[in-house]
Amino acid sequence: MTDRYQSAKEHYATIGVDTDRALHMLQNIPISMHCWQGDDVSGFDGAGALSGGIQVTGNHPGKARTPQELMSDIDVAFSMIPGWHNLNLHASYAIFKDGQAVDRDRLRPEHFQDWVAFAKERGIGLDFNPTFFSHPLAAQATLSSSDENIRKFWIAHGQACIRISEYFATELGKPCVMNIWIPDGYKDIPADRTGPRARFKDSLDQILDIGYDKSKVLVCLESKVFGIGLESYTVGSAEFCMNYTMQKGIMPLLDNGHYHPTEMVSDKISSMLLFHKQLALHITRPVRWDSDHVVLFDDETREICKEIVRCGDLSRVKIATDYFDGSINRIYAWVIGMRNVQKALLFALLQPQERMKQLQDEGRNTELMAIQETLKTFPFGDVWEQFCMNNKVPAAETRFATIDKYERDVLSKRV
Ligand code: RNT
Ligand code: ZN
Repeated sequence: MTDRYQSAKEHYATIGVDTDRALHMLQNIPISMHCWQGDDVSGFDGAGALSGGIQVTGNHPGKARTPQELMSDIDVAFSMIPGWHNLNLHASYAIFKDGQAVDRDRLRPEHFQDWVAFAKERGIGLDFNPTFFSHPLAAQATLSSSDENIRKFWIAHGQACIRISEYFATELGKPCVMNIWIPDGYKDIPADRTGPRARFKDSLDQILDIGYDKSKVLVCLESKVFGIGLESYTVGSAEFCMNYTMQKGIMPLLDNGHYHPTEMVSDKISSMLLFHKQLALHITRPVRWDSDHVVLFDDETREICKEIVRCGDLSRVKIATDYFDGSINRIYAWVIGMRNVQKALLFALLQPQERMKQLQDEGRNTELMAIQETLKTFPFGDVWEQFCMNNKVPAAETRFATIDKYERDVLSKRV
């Protein structure tokens, strides 16, 4: 234990906060790290350029081009992130051996066996996402398509992904969170808003109706207010997803880039948890739009994490990251964003929650503001440093010699 930690511990104790307890709790919060930061959401199934109204900008050298490169990059990232985390895969990251290539409606567990082996060797869990974009049949619409053949194709894809998620959970002994997000929507004012949503609802019903082990596959549905080229209407709006998940007993997923700019996900979590047993999150950083910048240790990330901690049972919230920046070293992007979620969780765990709640209930608003501001300059960094030391990773992001060496020896050679 460092002297600075000892002193921080005493400092926090004066406001009734137990830093040892906070460190212990943080150690056991897994975050599902998105695989797609490593290759700008390209995937390996070769289906086409990134589509669906999401965009990666930047061309920093070193983008992973093969499963082996991506796995190796993920290892370097994980080695600099304290604790144990899960890996979040997209269906487009299927690995086809010779002659195995199939379209997305025919994907099978064997196309992901290398990922399962990867996860087993590292003792981590896998989460999953059907990929309803970057594919010729996603040019217009997917699960809401008015073309029955196209809609059937994507329903089959969703069903295939349930089977793959079940396989992950069975093989790894950990539930698999399977998130459904579709990019369907319109650039301009639609004539029929109901039809696409009715078809989406029916398609989801068909996917869920294939029957699966609900203790193994935790299906969630992610809403979105708009996308690039989908500015006027999205089929999977917030209201659609909130009502659908409630009716079917599946998990809602909130991505903090998917709302109007002054709407805050931190303010939504408590309402969702009053009505749902579990909630999934995509933590990202929207800058003016759903730009998916690297997550920072900023106000909203801290506020989101306070709400996760305040709900009292950390297992109710499934935390995942979802951002993609191609303009900087992609491994730094992973590591900095993941660690910032952990920092924000630690910051939240170091709040005298009971005392602050009491101040609120007693209407002592001045004191509540004062303590919240005081906490910002408490020796938080010393506690974070101890957490990193416990996990044998550097505390300062400026000291990632391992990543710098990897950039020199490996990433810079990828052309
Ligand atoms: C898009 C959604 C979705 C994707 C990933 C790649 O706006 O946030 O979650 O980012 O599925
Ligand atoms: Zn998302």
